[in-house]
Amino acid sequence: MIRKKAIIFGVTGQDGYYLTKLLLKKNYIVHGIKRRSSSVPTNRISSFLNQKNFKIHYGDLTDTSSIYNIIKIVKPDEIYNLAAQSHVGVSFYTPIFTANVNAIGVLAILEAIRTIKKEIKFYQAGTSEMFGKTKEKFQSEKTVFNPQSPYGAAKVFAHQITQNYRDAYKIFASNGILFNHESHLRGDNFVTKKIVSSLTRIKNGKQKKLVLGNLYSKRDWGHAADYVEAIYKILQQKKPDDFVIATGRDCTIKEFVNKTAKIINLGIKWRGNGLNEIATDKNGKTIISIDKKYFRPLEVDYLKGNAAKAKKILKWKSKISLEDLIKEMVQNEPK
Ligand code: NAP
Ligand code: F7E
Repeated sequence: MIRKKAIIFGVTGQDGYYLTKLLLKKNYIVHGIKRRSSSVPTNRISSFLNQKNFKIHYGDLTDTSSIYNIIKIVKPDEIYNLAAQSHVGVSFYTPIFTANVNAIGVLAILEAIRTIKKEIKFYQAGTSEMFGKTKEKFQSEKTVFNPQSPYGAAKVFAHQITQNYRDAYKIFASNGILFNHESHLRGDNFVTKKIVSSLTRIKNGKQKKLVLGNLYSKRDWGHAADYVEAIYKILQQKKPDDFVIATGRDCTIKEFVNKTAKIINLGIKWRGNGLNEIATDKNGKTIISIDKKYFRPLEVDYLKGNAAKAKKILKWKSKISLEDLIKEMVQNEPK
């Protein structure tokens, strides 16, 4: 049997880990791309490094020649582009770098596919941040994009150029529009991981305080292990297409804090408002406060996805509850 070959850009990230695990299980040969600066062997992909079906190449989405060369050498069946400067807040500080990686880097992959082997199937990691400020209660594939950050704007370019290459050159190029998805492998500076790690450390007497930004934005949080299954299914369809991947439930940051505190059995009480809002422990000590440095110049207040199309066509739905996601994150925190 001929084995399928896949290239994963962004293999060292959270989704890179879960997708590699899935593809290796499905007997793929996986070629992962890491940067010179990637922390490899990292705790995320170190378990794959000695597997014969997993190969690592140096590359960078800001270096078009590296993308071209890797695709030319490997000539894969599928390319999954998970690589990005993925932090929305940071994108306000590094907007040009963010656009180079998240927008122009995607175009460079598509151009390489067009010139080297048009039969390669391509997946682009799009995001609910493309919806940005929206009036729609549930966002679907039909919702108009209105991004509120350099990150979101660059991802809109990537989404649309992927559609252009699909239409103009008949390349099998598909977009996922994924809502927030987390796991114990989430980067430390995303809010869920920050909350779970900090509250666990506070409970264990290893940290005094958790400092947050906007407590009232709402997000639709799923588990990354569930979401990479959808990513894989998107490339196994007969036709290229775009799909919203979401749970359909929403939760504020404050509610996420409360759920986490309950799971780790840390009693907290909120008082005050605005920048003066705090949470205290059972002894009245302040353990959570707010700092405006964690607020963004523009905020996306509300995201909740409608994944009906994915349910119908991909036969996909989110399986892991928010409580189970938080429990998995808590269980994997250092004791
Ligand atoms: P992540 O953990 O931050 O991983 C990002 C990956 O991109 C890392 O492997 C990183 O490599 C790589 N990367 C960054 N800059 C690069 C460059 N210049 N050249 C090559 N690789 C580069 O992100 P994730 O949560 O797994 O998300 C995966 C993708 O889905 C991203 O595109 C993200 O924007 C998108 N997305 C994520 C979510 C979510 O909630 N997680 C939702 C929607 C869309 P290093 O190790 O070298 O830094
Ligand atoms: O922020 C608020 C913050 O950075 C969530 C990325 O994977 O999902 C992610 O982007 C919310 C925002 O994720 C802090 O203002 C409050 O409203 O965890 P986050 P994100 O911006 O939603 C999308 C779908 C992606 O595509 C991205 O790649 O939480 N918030 N206090 C905070 N956020 C952070 N990071 N840190 C705080 O202290």
